[in-house]
Amino acid sequence: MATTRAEFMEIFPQLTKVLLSDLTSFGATPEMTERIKQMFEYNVMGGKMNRGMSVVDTVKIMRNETELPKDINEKAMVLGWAVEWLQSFFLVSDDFMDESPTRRGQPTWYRCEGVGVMAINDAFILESAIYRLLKKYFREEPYYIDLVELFHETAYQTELGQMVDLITAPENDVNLDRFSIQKHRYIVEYKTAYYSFYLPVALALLMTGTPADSPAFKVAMDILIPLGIYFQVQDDYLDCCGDPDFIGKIGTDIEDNKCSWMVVQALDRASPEQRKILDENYGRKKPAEHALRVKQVYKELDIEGLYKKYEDQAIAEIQDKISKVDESLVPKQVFTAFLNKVAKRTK
Ligand code: DMA
Ligand code: MG
Ligand code: MG
Ligand code: MG
Repeated sequence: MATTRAEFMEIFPQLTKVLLSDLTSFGATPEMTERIKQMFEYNVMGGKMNRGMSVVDTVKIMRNETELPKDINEKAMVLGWAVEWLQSFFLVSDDFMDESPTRRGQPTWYRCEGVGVMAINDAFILESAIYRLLKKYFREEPYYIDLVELFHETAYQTELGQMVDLITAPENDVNLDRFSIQKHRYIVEYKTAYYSFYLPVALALLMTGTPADSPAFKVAMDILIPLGIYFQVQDDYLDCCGDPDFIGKIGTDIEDNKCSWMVVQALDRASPEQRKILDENYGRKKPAEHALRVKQVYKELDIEGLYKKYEDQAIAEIQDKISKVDESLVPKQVFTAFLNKVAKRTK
């Protein structure tokens, strides 16, 4: 049976406790400990937790068990939460860099009273928590170093993706010629696909005894990277067309001059007049009319309709790849479970 949110959340207090008691060996005062507790609770909890729960679900599929033995279950949960800690590290920094006002239906962390630029250091603390958890729960395992390296590699990939995302979107310097399908593809692959899709499955493979040099990792990558790209295209679409109350965040891609899937597609189809409107209105923080004009062009070009077509095609391609998987390496169910969580999502 798939792990439920409630089951997954059950272990969170234990992990926070472990991380907080570990702080005493770093000379932490009660004030420090309390602040970190609040920071963890505010930023690590409250998301969809799909990434984290996928680790546990993948371990179940790999072991062909609906219920895991207690010790295995705990370890899988810890790895799942380590992914959620990684995610919170990226989101706290991403929201600061994107100047996003809301996340998961609440103000972004850097906008909270008394936080501001401290959010940068808090992001680093969130990252460090991953390695504290790994050390505490996996130090004695033969695959310990593989876990550590995997987190390091994946964080680096994400940071490179974020770098290109930011370089492509300089403030007060709109030049839509900078954007291209290729650039967009690099950004979404690196900033999202590795950490959101490949990482949870690769962790589960390592935990279930797959040697780090097994071809199973490539099989996983060949499906999960396209799936992750599709997921980030959905994120780009939802940034523009999703309901902020429902998705829990207010979109900022147009204002932030981002190389989003929406604008790349619009540029590909725009008439000279429409292109002029995009040139004159994209990447302007204020007033809000600029973003509305951009959205009007998207409407004229029916980018939404194009997105629906892209979505059907992406799903079909991924399903086709899954059908060809060598199940002696990875069961197909690992991928179908993931695809089902993502396909046609609206949040
Ligand atoms: C997401 O990019 C990438 C990371 C590494 C968080 P984004 O800015 O589009 O994400 P969101 O829409 O959630 O702010
Ligand atoms: Mg963002
Ligand atoms: Mg961003
Ligand atoms: Mg986004």
